[in-house]
Amino acid sequence: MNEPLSSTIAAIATPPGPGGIGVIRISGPEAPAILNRLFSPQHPVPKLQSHRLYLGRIRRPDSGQVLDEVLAVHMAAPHTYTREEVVEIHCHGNFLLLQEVLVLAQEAGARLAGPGEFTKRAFLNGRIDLSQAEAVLDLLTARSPEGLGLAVRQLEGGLSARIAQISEALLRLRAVLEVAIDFPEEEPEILDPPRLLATLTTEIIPALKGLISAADHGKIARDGIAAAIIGRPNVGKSSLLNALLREERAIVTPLAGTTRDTIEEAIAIHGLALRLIDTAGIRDAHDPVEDLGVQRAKQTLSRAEVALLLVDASAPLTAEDLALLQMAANKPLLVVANKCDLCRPAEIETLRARLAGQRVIPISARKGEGLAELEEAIFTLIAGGLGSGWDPGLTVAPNARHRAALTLAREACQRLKTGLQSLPLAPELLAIETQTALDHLGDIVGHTTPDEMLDRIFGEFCIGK
Ligand SMILES: Nc1nc2c(ncn2[C@@H]2O[C@H](COP(=O)(O)OP(=O)(O)OP(=O)(O)O)[C@@H](O)[C@H]2O)c(=O)[nH]1
Ligand SMILES: [Mg+2]
Repeated sequence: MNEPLSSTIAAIATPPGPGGIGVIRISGPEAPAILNRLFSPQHPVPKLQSHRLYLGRIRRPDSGQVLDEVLAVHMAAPHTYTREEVVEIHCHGNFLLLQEVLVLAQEAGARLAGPGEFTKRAFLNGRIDLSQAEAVLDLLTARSPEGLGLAVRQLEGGLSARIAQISEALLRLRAVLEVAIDFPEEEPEILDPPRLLATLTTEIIPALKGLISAADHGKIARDGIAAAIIGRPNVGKSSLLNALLREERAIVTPLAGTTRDTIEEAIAIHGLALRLIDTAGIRDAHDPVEDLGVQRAKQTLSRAEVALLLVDASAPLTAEDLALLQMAANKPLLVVANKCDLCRPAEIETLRARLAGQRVIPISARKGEGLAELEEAIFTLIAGGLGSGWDPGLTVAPNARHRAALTLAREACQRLKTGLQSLPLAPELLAIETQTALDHLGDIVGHTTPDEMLDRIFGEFCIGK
């Protein structure tokens, strides 16, 4: 992927499989020449105009055989996705046909693009920064409307602008420190530690904290929260999944051990994406298949972010219920008392007394009762874990890589803060911490990002993007 940018790259930009159209994308200095070689417009023109779509045919240059009727466009540099010469050929969406056209493009001088290489060029040519390039990936893979909205805002530079603001403040701070280093005898007047501290504590550190919290929110908006439904066999886990989905998704039978594999489905509560995972009823199984399902349920629980422990409210709690409670105790947890249609309110109170300290939500999955209360409780459980509460109006959402860099920047700022509060002041050390914070912020937008990191980031893209 680290070839010179002077090469011309080509790829199929649409997914495999039949479709209305399939697009071949070519970028690089040879792109217009390649188009001229393969494409003959319906109405011959001396030269294709930039950014205009032409109807015509793709032909084999050697035999003149027509491969497809297409729309083609040449977009002249620099007003293109990559800032290079770009050509797109809109064929019919047949993968064999697209591959043939791609081979012709290669024979005419292009080489196959690597994953994300078009976007990487947009980054290397300075059209977008690294956080925007990553937003392209988020945009392609978003699974919720919230994730989509966040990706678009990040693509438009929402995160870049915040990073620029914080970096700006740090640069001002560094400038002051540098003057103080150059004029040691005037150091106290120049430095004015209270003023620098104020910038740090009211401007820089809160902004970093805000972005870190936005990253936590963003993860939820993008990926949703995994909620494992666990419980003894036959307590109604699959019935609860179906009830929350309002769809008969999982098989429900009166037999214990019905669910043997995990089933995952998504729902949204107040815009918060929840991935509900139905598991095999957990007990010491003897059937080897059921046993595997049980192991998987335990794994699911360990990977889930929250647990819904389902118990049968119409029967007394068992040692297995309590063992499951133990197993899930290290996560945010709700106890859901199912089959309330079979019991009296007093029995719920007994259950609550025995599970003192646990939030118990009575429901009937079969009759659809208590579901709204359960959804509210799940929402509160998750939103409460976010510190500042769930903020659906999130405007930027740093990803895990950004979050790590933001955390390192914040740590450097904390050390800077401590340094400014200690005497005697050591402007050289303070300047180093300031630079450390700036470098970590630079990593986010790609100013200082090493090549291996770039390869890793763009390697996640599909080919053709
Ligand atoms: N009365 C009543 N019966 C219910 C309720 N929820 C589930 N059941 C019944 O309980 C039985 C077991 O339900 P499932 O949803 O298959 O239970 P499960 O926990 O998924 O069971 P396994 O997959 O075997 O672990 C079925 O006969 C359901 O109809 C409820 O709220 N009230
Ligand atoms: Mg089940």
